[in-house]
Amino acid sequence: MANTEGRAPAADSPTADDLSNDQGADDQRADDQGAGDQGTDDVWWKNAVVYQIYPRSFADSNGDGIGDIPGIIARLDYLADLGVDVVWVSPFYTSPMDDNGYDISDYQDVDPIFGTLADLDELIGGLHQRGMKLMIDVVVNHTSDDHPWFRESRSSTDNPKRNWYWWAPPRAGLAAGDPGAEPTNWESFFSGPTWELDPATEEYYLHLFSRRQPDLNWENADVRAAVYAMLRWWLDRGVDGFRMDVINMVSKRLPLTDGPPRAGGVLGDGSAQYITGPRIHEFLHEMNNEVIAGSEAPLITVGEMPGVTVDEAVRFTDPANAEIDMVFQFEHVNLGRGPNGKYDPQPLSLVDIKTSLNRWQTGLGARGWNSLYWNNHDQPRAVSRFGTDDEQYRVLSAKLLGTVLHMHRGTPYVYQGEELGMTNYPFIRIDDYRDIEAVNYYHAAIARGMDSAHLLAGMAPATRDNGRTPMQWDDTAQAGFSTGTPWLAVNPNYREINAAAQTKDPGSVFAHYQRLIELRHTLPVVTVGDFTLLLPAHEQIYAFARRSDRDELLVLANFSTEPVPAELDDDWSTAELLLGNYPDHAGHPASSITLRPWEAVIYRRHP
Ligand code: ISL
Ligand code: CA
Repeated sequence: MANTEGRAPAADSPTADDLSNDQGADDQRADDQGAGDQGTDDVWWKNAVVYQIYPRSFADSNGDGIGDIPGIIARLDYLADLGVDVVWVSPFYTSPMDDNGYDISDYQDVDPIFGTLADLDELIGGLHQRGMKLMIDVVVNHTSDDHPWFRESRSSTDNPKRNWYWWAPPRAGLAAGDPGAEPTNWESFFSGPTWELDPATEEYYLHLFSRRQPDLNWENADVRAAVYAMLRWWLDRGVDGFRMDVINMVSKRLPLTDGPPRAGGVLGDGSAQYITGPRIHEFLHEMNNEVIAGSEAPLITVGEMPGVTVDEAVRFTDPANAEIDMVFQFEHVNLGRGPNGKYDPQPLSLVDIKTSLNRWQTGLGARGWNSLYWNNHDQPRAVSRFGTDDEQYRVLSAKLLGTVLHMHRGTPYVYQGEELGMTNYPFIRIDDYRDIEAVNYYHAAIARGMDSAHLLAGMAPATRDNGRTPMQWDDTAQAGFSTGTPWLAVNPNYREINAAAQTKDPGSVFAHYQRLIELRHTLPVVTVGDFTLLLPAHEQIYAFARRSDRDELLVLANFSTEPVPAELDDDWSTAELLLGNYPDHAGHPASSITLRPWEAVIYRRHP
């Protein structure tokens, strides 16, 4: 449907109201996007921005040093001011907190550390009142070992819940507890074998993550039915969507057998048997049918999928397959790793980042949908990782990273503190860490004879704890996060980097994120335009165009501390500047611009 009549002025620049995310605007948006923009669909979440909260680290209301739901409720106006549409809250359910709540012992209650179900209801109400939605975190690859299902399962080999989990006898020829008697040689994500011996029955149970996170057996239809019932219960309570933890690991390839040995270790890599297993599409379609399809509410689902390929992601997110709306893929955050994995960081190449993201942009262009992220609670801080200098160039590079990400095609995710340009923490000693992944890794590596100083140097820039230091609200003690002692130390730079300073400063990273979010809400090409990578081999400049029939955007970003000319083939001389990250960015036509250090600009023209 090409718009052959030229631009229709009235529809050309929809107002914020036209495209705001309340449901009344749906018709307007469908019209706008139908008028010749590509890949249109009237699904609301294509136009949405999601904000992730890690509740433990967001805001502590009662001084026990741990963030909680009343703390979130007290900050809802901050989120509304930023302009986000959806808030994803990491697990707040009852949990022994072996993995900070990703080990759930009751899916239908709130842990007392975080509050009560009544608090949760108030949170849902407070978000809805402000036009925002709540996405909850669904952790159903595994439960806690404290979950009643697992307690029953482990009690005897003939318990009706025995095969709700993965149980197996020792390896043939070996006795329970013998070295190497685990049923397979797989290494868990949190170090050590994926199998734990349970003395009660002398059998092993499977845990891809910690030994306190036994894997549920999705082959069992009763397990799946229980999960779907739980999800429906949450929808009835008013939540608007689900972020599904490691959901591409729930279907295992049977029989479970040894994987290739890992370099330098005795254990093996079992991932070929649990990443995107044979029944995963069937399970997700079933989940969609049992939980999502019957709901009239506008819902959003995103599947966390380590190791997912572009082709698989297309299948998962193609609306025709009715599985999930979008996936978190890991390619770009797994770049820059040495042979020894995530704690062996290597210099990052911009060309590699662009090549990877471009494959996802083009691969999911027509049929699927991307989620876009630099950060989450498992990742170091973007400005420290993808920037080159998180002191001198912190503000510029934080704004640049936001600009690049938010102008891609897909649904952007902002992780708490990213909108302030929060940085990595200066971790020194192992006692500074809290994350089970880091702590287990350290002790296992020390036991193998590795040097402590060398290990800690590799861990500091990569540890998940970088993303988990408390949110920096203001310049008072503990950054205004807590009146007590925080469970993980506050970054010492909180006096300079905090929300109070930035929400009143039009030049702040926060203000820049507000503008980026506003652009998505007001300019349809940001949502629906196609994506073309420009200058793919350029080592400093990230350049791309977004095009619809009505609009074209050019995004240029200099990922270096040198001035670099952007030499484009196409003539963009008629383009006007929409947004930049330098205070004085006017006056440079796009065609002849030399980008200053960490400069990012967005130009717009009409085709
Ligand atoms: O963080 C990682 C990279 O070091 C991954 O191994 C991570 O554990 C993986 O992405 C799965 O993450 C999710 O499930 C885990 C939980 O610890 C993470 O916080 C969660 O995001 C187990 O539930
Ligand atoms: Ca608290």
